[in-house]
Amino acid sequence: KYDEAKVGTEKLWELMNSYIGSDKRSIQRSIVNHVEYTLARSRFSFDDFGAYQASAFSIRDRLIESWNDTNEYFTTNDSKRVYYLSLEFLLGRLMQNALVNIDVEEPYKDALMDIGYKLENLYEEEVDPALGNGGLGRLAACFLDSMATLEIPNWGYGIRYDYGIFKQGIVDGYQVESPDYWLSHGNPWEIERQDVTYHVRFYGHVKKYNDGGVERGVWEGGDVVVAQAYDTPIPGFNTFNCNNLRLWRSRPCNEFDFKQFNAGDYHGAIGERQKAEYITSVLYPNDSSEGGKELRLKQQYFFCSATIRDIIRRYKKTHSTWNFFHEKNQIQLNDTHPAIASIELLRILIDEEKLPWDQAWGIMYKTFAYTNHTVLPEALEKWSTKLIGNLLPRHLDLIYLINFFFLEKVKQRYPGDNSRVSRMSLIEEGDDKKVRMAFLSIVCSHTVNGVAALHSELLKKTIFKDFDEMFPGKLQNKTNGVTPRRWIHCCNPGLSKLISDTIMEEHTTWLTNLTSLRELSAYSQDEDFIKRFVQVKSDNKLRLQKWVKEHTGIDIPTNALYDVMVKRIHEYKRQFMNILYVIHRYLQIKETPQHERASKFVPRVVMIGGKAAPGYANAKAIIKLINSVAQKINNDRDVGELLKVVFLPNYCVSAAQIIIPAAELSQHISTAGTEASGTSNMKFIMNGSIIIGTMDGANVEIAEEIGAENMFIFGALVPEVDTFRKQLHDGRRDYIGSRLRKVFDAIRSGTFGDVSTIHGMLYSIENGGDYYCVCLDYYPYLTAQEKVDETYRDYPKWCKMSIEGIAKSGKFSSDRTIQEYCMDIWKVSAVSIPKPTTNPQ
Ligand code: 475
Repeated sequence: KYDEAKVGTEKLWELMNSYIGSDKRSIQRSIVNHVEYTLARSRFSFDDFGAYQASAFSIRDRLIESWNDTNEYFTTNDSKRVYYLSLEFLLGRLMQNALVNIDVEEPYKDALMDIGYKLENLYEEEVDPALGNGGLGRLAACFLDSMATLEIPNWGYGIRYDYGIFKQGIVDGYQVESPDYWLSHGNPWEIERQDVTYHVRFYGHVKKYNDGGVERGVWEGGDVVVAQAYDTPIPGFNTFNCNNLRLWRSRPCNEFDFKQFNAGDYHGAIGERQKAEYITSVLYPNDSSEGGKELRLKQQYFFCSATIRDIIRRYKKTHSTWNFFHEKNQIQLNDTHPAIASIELLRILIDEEKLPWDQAWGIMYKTFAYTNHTVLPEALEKWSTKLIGNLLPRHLDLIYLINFFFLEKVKQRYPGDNSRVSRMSLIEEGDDKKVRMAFLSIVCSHTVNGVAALHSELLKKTIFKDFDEMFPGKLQNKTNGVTPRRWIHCCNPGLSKLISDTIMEEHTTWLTNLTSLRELSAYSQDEDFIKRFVQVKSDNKLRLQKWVKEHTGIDIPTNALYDVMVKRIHEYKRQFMNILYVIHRYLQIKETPQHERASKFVPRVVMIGGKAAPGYANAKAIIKLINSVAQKINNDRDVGELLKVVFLPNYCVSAAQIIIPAAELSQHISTAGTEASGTSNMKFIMNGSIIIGTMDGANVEIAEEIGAENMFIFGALVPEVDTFRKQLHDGRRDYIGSRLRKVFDAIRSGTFGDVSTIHGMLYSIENGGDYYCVCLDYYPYLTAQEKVDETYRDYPKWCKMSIEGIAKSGKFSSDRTIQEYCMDIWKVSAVSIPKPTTNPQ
């Protein structure tokens, strides 16, 4: 008789018993098949975009093989898993990354060349998926790469926005935003999961009842929407493991609209349904302030609820009790944006699983950990209790309950200390009461971490001081890192090859053991090595020169120092101070007689790029000022090639991959104590750019690693910043020196045209509003800049510094960061999936 299970499996096994081959013929056949059967285009004529799409599908097929095997293996072995919850994943393009990680870049290059396509050109056809604002979102992407590479059973969870971060255009020097509808040509990397959906409820009301002493709730009514999963395979480098990134999309829910349709309002009912889709429509473009908008909270809860249900469902497949939940699952919160996930787990455990409070609390507490990315007060999330109570009534109940128990403990521990109790309360009192999401996340997590040593220390001393006192050891540091696969090997193939040749290791070895770059130190004065190193840099500069011409129309020389500052535009990051210095330099050049200029000034191209949040007026004014200054200087024939200024439009991951390898100097000049870590600083040193920077964020640790003598460090330290701010507060106004005055005057007198949008900032800085200490650090900054010129004139010395930087950058691999999370927070170890048994290759 027909044994369905047995015959079926054997048949399937026979049909698909091996991974796709990596020989030229197999690759070509799989690409051409996709051209014909997936894209339904003619195999005899397809353009670069068609070739890109078909190649992407062909690569995805390979990823799916190991992705399926990986998940099955983890399930069979009941592996402990880590879930990384983030509202942002700034992945950047996926094609080259996938080819490199599964080690078939060369075979694909050859196979495509043979049928008339250049792989590098196909890379350029891919849209840059930009589901993130900046550092926090990009960190999440680097972490996914490292976790897959280190064979950590991990899934990322987030939102599949229809619109990523806006595209930035520059019109008359002003930023203009346009929507980034990145899905218009489809997304060959994702797998739509019709079969993975959950219902998510909003609004409604709660009925409470007493269940043998435990108060439980029943949440009913309101609106229900569907969360649908979209999966993107995340291949590790040099391993068969392939993890998953699951992003949720909101859809209308069928079961609940009969009433509306039956009421006869057909169009109205369809409109209601469309509202559901709106939830995951757009990424919020603020990287450092919270608007308190209801839709944002909806996004947060929507994806957290679906995620928690998904995790529970997976756990229940192999477990019938809750006893091992926290031992099998660790959930990391990327800032407080997904903080409501912990309350959602608690709610499900109490109201649906009917666990006693203590057990539910214990499970939640031992499962969650929280990462803080900022000390800026305006970026700390606070949700009004009115808003939460309306949208998520049961969650607000639970938050009040948690706060009650927590404050009882505080009172016990610090009897009579009422001010401490109100300082530590999860609820900020006032006319509009608010939930302090960071405090809530600390209380609901077993571990909390900052993202660089200085930042973590500041957390303990400032915003989380009370919590550090009450829970010593709970606050840890995990210094950020970046993936060297994308940030050295993919973006700088010339350097990657030079490294491999020099330390006589395959890139597959040093890219997963980045501290072996130390061996390069021995070559920092080796003539042959320096020659090749300089060649690599100048090739990269040429590539950037072309990019700049194409995107701005500006001609820049290549025989000039490439000075780069790329990051979100913010007052605390001080792009403003950078441009003030540029103006100073321009004025100085103008004052110097022609024949003396060449010996006094090193030719420079100053490039500044980054997006301003659409509602952030000062940041937008800074962009306008930069563009106006550029316009003036670039067209001043008298200055010629001695100084060029470029605003790099629409800074994004794919642009970074061209910009960073070409930089010789990069600026990381935030006010001490404001930049939590910074991560581009790490990418720049790995690519041989020297840092001019303040002792802030991870710059401090970079200096420790590579030596302060290999950087241009300047500026006030945290205590001096505090003192200066106090002086400002006490009325000090004498902080603008004559050279800075001249720069302000030049701006005001119209030297750079109409830049009136910046006048407000100038006035405020002059009148005690210099919160970010531009004036305090201005002169030390000038001195550091002079040192830059002086050093660049001694080119061998410059090269030595830059090579030392690369050699000692190993600490800043995100592999190191992830290993620390694994050991100190998640207590999780690698699970290596076995090699496929029947690979014909
Ligand atoms: C820090 N984004 C960097 C980086 O740890 C640090 C905030 C609110 C809403 C949406 N996005 C945000 C951030 O807070 C953010 O990107 N923070 C950055 O995180 C990674 O290196 O110093 O500013």
